[in-house]
Amino acid sequence: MKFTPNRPSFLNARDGILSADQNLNAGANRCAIWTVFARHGMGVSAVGNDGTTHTAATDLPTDCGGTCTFSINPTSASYAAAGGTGSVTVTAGAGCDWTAVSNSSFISITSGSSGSGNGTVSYSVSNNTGTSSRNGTMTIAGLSFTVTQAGTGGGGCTNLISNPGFETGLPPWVTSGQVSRSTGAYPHSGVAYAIINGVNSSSGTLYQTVTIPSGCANLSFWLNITSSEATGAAVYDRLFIEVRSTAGTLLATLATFSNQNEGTAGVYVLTGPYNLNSFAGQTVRIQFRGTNDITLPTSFRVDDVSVQ
Ligand SMILES: [Ca+2]
Ligand SMILES: [Ca+2]
Repeated sequence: MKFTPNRPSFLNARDGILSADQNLNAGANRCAIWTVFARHGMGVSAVGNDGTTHTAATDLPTDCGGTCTFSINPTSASYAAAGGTGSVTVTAGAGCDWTAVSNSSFISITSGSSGSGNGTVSYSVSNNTGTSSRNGTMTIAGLSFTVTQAGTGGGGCTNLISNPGFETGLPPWVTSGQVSRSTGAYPHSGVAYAIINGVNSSSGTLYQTVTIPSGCANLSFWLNITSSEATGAAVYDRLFIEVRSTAGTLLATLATFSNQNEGTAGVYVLTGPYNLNSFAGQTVRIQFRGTNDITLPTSFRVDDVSVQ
C-alpha cells in the first residue's frame, strides 16, 4: 500500500488567504494580498509548489494593476487549395481578456472568438477555387496570425522572388539611391528588411527582375511606414509600387503609399495581392520607388515580398 502525503502548496495558502479575505472582508484586502504573494513569485501566472523564482510585483490581476501580455502559437499556417481546419493556442494571464477576428473572407472562426486567460481559437479555411495562392490573416489577442493557401494551379505556387525577406543580403535585389538593408529592430520575419528613404530630400529604388508566369502571378509584401510628418499632414513622402520593363520603362503603377499611411514601427501590414496576369510571359522589374521631400523624413520598410 502506497502512502501519498498531503502536501498543500504555497499557492494553496495564497488562495486560502484570498478566500478568507473574500468571506470576512468582501475582498477588501484582495490586491494587497496579491501584491505580497507576487513579490515572492506567486502572482497570477505562478504554477508549481513554491515561490523560488522571485518576480517583480507586477504579476497581478488586471483590476489590481497587473498588465496583460499575450502570445499565440503557431503564428502562421499553410493550406492546400482544398482548405482545412486548424487551431491556435492563446497564452494569457488570468483575467486577461482577448478576442479573435478574421480579416479574410476565406478564414472562418469556428470556436474561441473570445476568451479570458489561456484559450484556443479554432478556424476553418474554405476551398480556393482560383489558380493563384492567397494570403489572409486573423487578429488574435491583438497579434497577427497568417494563413497562406495554395491555388488550384498545379498544386500550389512557389514564390518567384529570390531572397524575399532580405535575409541573405541584398542581391539579387538591385538598389539605387536611398535604399538600405537593415538588421535593426523591425524585421517582419527573420532578422533583415529593406528601408526605402528615411532621409530628407532623398529618392530610392529597389527592384528584382521576374518572368511572370501564366497564373500564380500575384504580388504581395509586408509594408511598415513610419514618418516624422504629423498625423493628418498632406502627402509629402511617397512610395510607388511599380512594374517596369527590363530597360526601366514604367509599365504600371500598382499602388501608391505615403506618409499618410504611417503606422507603428515594426507593425507590418500585408499589402496586396496585386494581380500580374496582364504581364504573363513578360520579364519585368517589380519595383519599389520612394521619395522624401525636404523635411520630416518617412521610412518605408519592406519585407517578405512574394510573386506567386
Ligand atoms: Ca526579413
Ligand atoms: Ca517628409
